[in-house]
Amino acid sequence: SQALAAAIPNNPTKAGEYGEAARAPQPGATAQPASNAAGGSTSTEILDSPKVGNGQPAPGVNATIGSLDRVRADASGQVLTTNQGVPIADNQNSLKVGLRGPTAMEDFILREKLTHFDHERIPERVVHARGSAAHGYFEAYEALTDVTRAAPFAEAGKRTPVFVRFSTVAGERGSSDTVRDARGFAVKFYTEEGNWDLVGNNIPVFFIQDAMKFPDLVHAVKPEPHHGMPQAASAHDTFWDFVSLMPESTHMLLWAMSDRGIPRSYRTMQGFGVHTFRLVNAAGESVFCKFHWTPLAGTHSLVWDEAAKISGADADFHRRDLWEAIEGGSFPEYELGLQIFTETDADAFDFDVLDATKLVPEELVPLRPVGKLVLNRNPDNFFAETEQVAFCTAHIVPGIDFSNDPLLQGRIHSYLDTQISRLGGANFHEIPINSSISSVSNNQRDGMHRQTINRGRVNYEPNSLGGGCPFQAGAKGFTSFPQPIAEDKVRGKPELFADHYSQARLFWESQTPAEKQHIAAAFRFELTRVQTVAIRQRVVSMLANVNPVLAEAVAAGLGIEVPEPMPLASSLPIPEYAPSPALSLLHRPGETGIKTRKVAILVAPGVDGDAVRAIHADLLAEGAVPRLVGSMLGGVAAADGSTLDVEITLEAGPAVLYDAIIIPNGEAALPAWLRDAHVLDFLRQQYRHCKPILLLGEAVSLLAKAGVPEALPDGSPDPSLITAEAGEYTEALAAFKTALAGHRSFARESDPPVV
Ligand code: HDE
Repeated sequence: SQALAAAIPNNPTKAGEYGEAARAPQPGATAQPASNAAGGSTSTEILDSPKVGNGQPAPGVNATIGSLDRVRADASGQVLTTNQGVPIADNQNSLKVGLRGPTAMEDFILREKLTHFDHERIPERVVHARGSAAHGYFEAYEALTDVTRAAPFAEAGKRTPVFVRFSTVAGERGSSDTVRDARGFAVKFYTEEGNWDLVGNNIPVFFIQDAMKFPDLVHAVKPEPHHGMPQAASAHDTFWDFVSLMPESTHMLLWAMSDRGIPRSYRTMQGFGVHTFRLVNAAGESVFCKFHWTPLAGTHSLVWDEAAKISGADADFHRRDLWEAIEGGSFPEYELGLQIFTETDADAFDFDVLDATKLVPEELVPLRPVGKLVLNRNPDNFFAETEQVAFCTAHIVPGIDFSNDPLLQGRIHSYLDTQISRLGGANFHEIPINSSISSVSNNQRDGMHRQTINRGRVNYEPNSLGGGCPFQAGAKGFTSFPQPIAEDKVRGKPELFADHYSQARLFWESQTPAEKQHIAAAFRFELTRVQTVAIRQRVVSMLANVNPVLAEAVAAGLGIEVPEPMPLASSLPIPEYAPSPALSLLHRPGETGIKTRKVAILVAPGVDGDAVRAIHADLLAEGAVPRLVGSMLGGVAAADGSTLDVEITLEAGPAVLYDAIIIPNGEAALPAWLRDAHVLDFLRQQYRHCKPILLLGEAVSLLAKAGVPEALPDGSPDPSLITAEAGEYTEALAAFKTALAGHRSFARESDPPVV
């Protein structure tokens, strides 16, 4: 960079801020690169910009790095300065009139520092405030030009850079990750025809059918306004009061109360565009489409008792998991599947595809796999990227269009609008993480924090003084699909929207027995927290329209009788669906085996060192994350005299943070373990949360002390509770790994739990 600095006589210190020499100003030129990074430059300038490409980074390279380079700053080797670039001699002491005197008003260094600090916070998102994000790319499997001209699907193998933010919905920015909630799954595609944001959730349906009800829904679920409780939880009166008066929410409630509401990881949940969208091809023909993201690691969730305990043990559980997986090179991957159907197909469905409380069963329209999403780089700076990223359903590109779903129509307004107050004005598209990699040229000007220095006198169109530029793109540009409509202007809903229960029933009937039990238990938990008996009853009367077993289970848990079912709003024939296996979480065990699964290996003085080392190496080689867990940090003397280093203590790394536990043999270690409630709790919780357990040699005797049964409640052997003789664990380790890849053994569960 010295050579670079020498080449820029007018402003050498700025060179440090440029990531690529090619982007640095030329000698004698202005130090501001002639790129479109902040938007608004003319098209000839854009051709020079390294931000512009064909959207295809070289394999393994993440193109979003390039687009952010202009603003990535690195302080290594740099002197401390003010924001005006003035070097600071003393960053410890304010300027005082005498060592014991008052601080001088002229201390511009202190004032700048405090002023900037005072304004460091921006408002959090009104919903989805808590989130975590990563960079990556989307790679198309094949050209989809038959159905869409959208740039990411132009040809097989094409890569489009993306930035993806996952989030909870109700909690504030500092709330816990593992609360029961829907999760946001928002993807920004930086295409060469502009940014396309697919702002989805991990649940394919929504609580309400019309944007008119969104503020009511959010007010109801957020902390109650008089006392500000509870945080990040739907288990309170106002939420259940509202939804029980909105029977259209029943289907989504079943999803939210299912294990989908408590994912194991952002890497193990699906994502859905929710609404019906349109795809439009170059000939202007359109089909309808639903977007599905499916994680290659499978769909896995927590169990409720565990999720609640993780909130205390590590409130950043999902954020850490995503960050660590990417840092460790286990890049999260999701396959994009499309459900494509025509308007004529849609007319024949017994539900309305514009109703966001309904899904299109995969049995009706199968998924067409079209590409994969790979998240391969963590952000450099949480605020600059994850916090300032602005997703918007209105950000679509040629080849994608909206449907008339009234929820989507409202969203098209809301996102841009909310960013204006959250990000301080209309220029948030210039914030680097939001700026398009394609050229931005228009006559929009000025406003708070404007970055672009638009050149020339022309800021209107048509013009002759600017040679007519920027000119309309014509057929190359975005054209709305000309859907013919001739209707009365009305406030109301189509009749099919009034069927509130058929798909809730479909979801319930598609679940495995364990999943059904979890749904009933979640309703019981939430409604137990509700204080108003009439609200509890109203919810059960909704559930009575879904399934009598569910209603009965919830009512029994609440100590009430099942009330009369809520009157139906629809008089149309009730659609009937065969169960859809795709709706069960257990349908997708995943393709990544034991990769990234966290395994606690207990160590204590006298433990079998050979076994610990061999098992640790074996798990590591298969991509799992084994950790040596002990009572205290430091070295532990194994039975063979070798030393094992404790990586984390039982106190700092409790059971809920691990996917499985191994307790090796150790005659000398056993007495300490038998006396240590941390160890016994660890074992109990691993058992209770249905996680694999491997016990070697004498460690088996811990089971009885911890009160853990060796067999399943029905008396059959527990395939996830594996024991072996000391020194003869090869087969047992293989069985353990199979159990670990399978995630959990719900056959252990009973209500109430026996452990
Ligand atoms: Fe959002 N939603 N939403 N939403 N939403 C926001 O925009 C809104 C809905 C979703 O990681 C807000 O930038 C309305 C459905 C995600 O930054 C806001 C309606 C789905 C994110 C907003 C909905 C979503 C948001 C708040 C009903 C799943 C986080 C901050 C008409 C398909 C994006 C912001 C991120 C964020 C409005 C319903 C997903 C206020 C009016 C349905 C993933 O604009």
